Amino acid sequence: MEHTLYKLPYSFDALEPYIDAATMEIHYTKHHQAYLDNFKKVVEKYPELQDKSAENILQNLKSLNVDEADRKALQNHGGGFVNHNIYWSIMGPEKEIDETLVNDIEKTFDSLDSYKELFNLTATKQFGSGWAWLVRDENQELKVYSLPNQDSPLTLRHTPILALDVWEHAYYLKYQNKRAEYIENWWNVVKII
Ligand code: MN3
Repeated sequence: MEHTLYKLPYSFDALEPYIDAATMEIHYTKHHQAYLDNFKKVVEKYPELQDKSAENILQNLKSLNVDEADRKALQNHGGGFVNHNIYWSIMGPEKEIDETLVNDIEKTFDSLDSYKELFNLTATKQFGSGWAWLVRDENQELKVYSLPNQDSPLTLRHTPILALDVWEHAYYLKYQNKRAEYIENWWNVVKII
């Protein structure tokens, strides 16, 4: 199975001024690429992983017959590979409103504003590196939470919908220590809400 970076349908400067071109380029060509390269190095060691998607590997992470250091490496680098694919795909210069999702968010979180407030608070409070997520859980219910490092909701058997990278490499060049400002501005380039 060939694993490839999500192909950006927009240019590195398409999300300016909210996400700057330099951050986009380094994040995509260096950070994301490194997660993919390191993920592939572990996968290559195990013939039984050759035909599995990265998503499948993360979903079954706990039961894979691999040594513990490699399980951790798959969690970190496989998570980094898949999480960034989601992050690039849910951003863009144009909105693509999903009415069903909007209705579901309003039903679950009372309003779009209270949903965003919860999401922003969750992302702001994630201590250290990690991601904020909107997911559907095993009962198809919408949930907002954060996970540390590159941990994936797939490993919890949840389906990711929205992903916000709050590692410093995602915002430091433009925002330095102002994570809350990055989060607030990020909504301008989220396609789906
Ligand atoms: Mn990142």
